[in-house]
This record gives sequence, C-alpha cells and structure tokens, in this order.
Amino acid sequence: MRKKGCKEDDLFSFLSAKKDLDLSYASILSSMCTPPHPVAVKAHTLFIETNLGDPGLFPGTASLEQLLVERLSTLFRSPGGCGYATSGGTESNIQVLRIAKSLCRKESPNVVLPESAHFSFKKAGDMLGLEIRPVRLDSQKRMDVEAVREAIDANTCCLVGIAGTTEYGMVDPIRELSSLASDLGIFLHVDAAFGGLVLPFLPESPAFDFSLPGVSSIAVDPHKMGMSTIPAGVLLLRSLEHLCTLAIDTPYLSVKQEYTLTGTRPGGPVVAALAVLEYLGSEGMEAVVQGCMKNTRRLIAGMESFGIRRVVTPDVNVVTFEAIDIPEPWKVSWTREGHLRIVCMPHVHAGIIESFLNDIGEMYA
Ligand code: 0PR
Repeated sequence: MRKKGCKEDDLFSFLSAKKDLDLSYASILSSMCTPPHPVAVKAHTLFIETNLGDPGLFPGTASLEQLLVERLSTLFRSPGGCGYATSGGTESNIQVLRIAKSLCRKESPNVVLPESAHFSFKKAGDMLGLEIRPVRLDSQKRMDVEAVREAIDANTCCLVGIAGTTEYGMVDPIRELSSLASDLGIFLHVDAAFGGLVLPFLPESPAFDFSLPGVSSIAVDPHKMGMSTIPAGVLLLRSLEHLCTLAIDTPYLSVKQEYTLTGTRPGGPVVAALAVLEYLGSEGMEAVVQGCMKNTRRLIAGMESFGIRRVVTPDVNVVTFEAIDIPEPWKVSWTREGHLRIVCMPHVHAGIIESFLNDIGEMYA
C-alpha cells in the first residue's frame, strides 16, 4: 500500500471513475437485484456500523432482526416461526442442508431437488458431502412429482422445491411436495429467494408457504424483490428445534450461542429490509409486485406480437423467450437451454419495457 495517504478529492475521483465503468440499472434486464428503495438506503446508513455477529452489543439492531423474522414468518403463515438474516439465498440454502443432514443421520445422505435448482445447492452438496439428485421438470418447467417419487429413497435427507425458479420463474408443485414430505417424514425446504416477496402480493398464486404442513423451511431474499440493500437474505424455520441443530458455542461473545454461518454480520441491510416492508406495507408491496407482473405480461404480449414466442408462462416476473439477437445497450441473460431471459424487476418499469420493445421491433417487426 502507499506510505503516505492520498488526498480525499483524488481518492474519490479515482473511485468515481471506477464506478462509471459499472453498468446503469436502466439497461439491465438480467438481474434479480434492483437499486435499493430510498428508505432502505436511509435505514442502512443509520445502522452502518452495527455488527449482528455480537448481538449483545447491538440489542436494538438485534431486535429489528427478530422483527424482520417475525414479519416474514407471519407473511408466510407461521407466526411463531424462527430464523435469522443471512447474506442471501446461497447461505440460506447451505444452512438448511446442514440442518437436514444433522436431523437425518444417514451415512450417505442425498438431497432431491429440481433440475432448475439454483447452483448454490451444488456448493452446499460439495461442502457437506451430500449427494445432489436433480429430478426432471415437466413440460411447464416445474418439478415432475412422479420423478420426485422415483428419486426419493431411504437416504433422502431433504426435498427441495423452488418458488420462483431462477431461470424460468416457475413455482414447483409445493402442495404435492408437502404431502409427499409429510407422508415420508422428509424435511422439505422451499427456496423462495426470489418468489417469497412476489407470491404473497399477487391476487392468485400457487401455495408455497408454511400453510402447507410439510414445509419445514423457507429461504427468502429481501435483496431481490424486497428492494433492500445487499446482502439481505432470511432463512425461516417452522421449528426452533431445527434451528438449534446449528447452534455453536461462542464463549467470549455477548451471547452464548449462534446459529449463523458467517460470524461478523452487517446490521445495515437487515434493518433496510425491515424498513422497506414497514414503509410500504402490504398495499405498497402489492403495488410494486403487481406493477412488475403487469410489465411482464406486457413484455410477453409485445414480444409475441413480433413472433418471438415465450417459453412458458411464468408464475413470477422472470420471463423467457426463444433466442434472438439483442441490440445494445440492453443486458439480458441466457438460460442453460439457450433461451433469452428477462427479469422484470422494479427498475424495469413500463417506460423501459416500451423502449426495449421498440428496439426489438426495429429488428423483428
Ligand atoms: N435461490 C434462487 C432461486 C436464486 O435465484 C438465487 C440467486 C439464489 C438462491 C442465491 O441467492 P444469492 O445470490 O443471493 O446467494 N439468483 C440470481 C442468479 O444467480 C442471483 C443474481 C442476482 C445473479 C443478480 C446475477 C445478478 O445480476 O441468477
């Protein structure tokens, strides 16, 4: 490092120049993140120095984490549920597989999940020595329940369903998975990292939450549709006993035990996540989410009017089309099967959709 520090002006012009290399959200149609809501930024800033890794020193911040868990558990219809704020879906999924593994005590445990599962489960399988068993999807890209039955065996420690798949925006048949899990006594985890803050705010949506008796845990990410600052995920469990399987003694901290994967944890994004939910309320969330779904439907109608067909009709605001050329400056993504994928996040508002459709129309109409 430099021996003498540089001038603040020089430092910030250097940093700003680097920031200018980043893309603007105005052209990003591929991301599950979105610029944070202004109240998230304000709340984050207020709690910038807090560390939830030593909650006894920050009891106010810790109580807000508990309130966030309470709000989301209630939203997912398990008012007495428990959990904690993670760094996002990856950590939530890793932690839940740790729980499932320790509960089942099998010698060669496996995890049955859909082919559409996020790659974080592969990381978890690798770290935990779990066999990951992807099962095929049906024609609508939802987990095929018959294939799930075939894949489950005596060593299955966890069944996973996705509520809002990363690539195609589908919700797996969680009701059927819940019945299967209850009948066979298997831990069922629902990865609602994306859909968890979409589905509760739609007038009609498939069941995915703790109202289904077989659902043991849910991952939801406020840093996606919750418009929080990054990183903000939440892992929720129906049973405190399950969460306690993660408990580690922390002898010299202000609390005796912790359940988290990371040690030092930022309070800022956690409070930011709560702030958005409190500020908007369910009415405000409905307005945002239903706006995103309206834009999703408009995008589908517009693309299909140019003869560019959707792959499936998504359950959430992630939409896929047959592959086409995409003009600058638009940033889209491509699924493993090569389909064009667009996420209609809050920043992808109606004007952006029309401008994108206009550009596509110039090439394909
Ligand atoms: N589960 C689901 C269903 C997800 O879609 C994701 C992330 C995760 C878990 C993991 O979440 P974290 O990345 O928060 O740990 N889905 C996005 C993806 O991989 C994340 C993302 C967001 C990628 C913005 C790119 C981007 O620009 O596609």
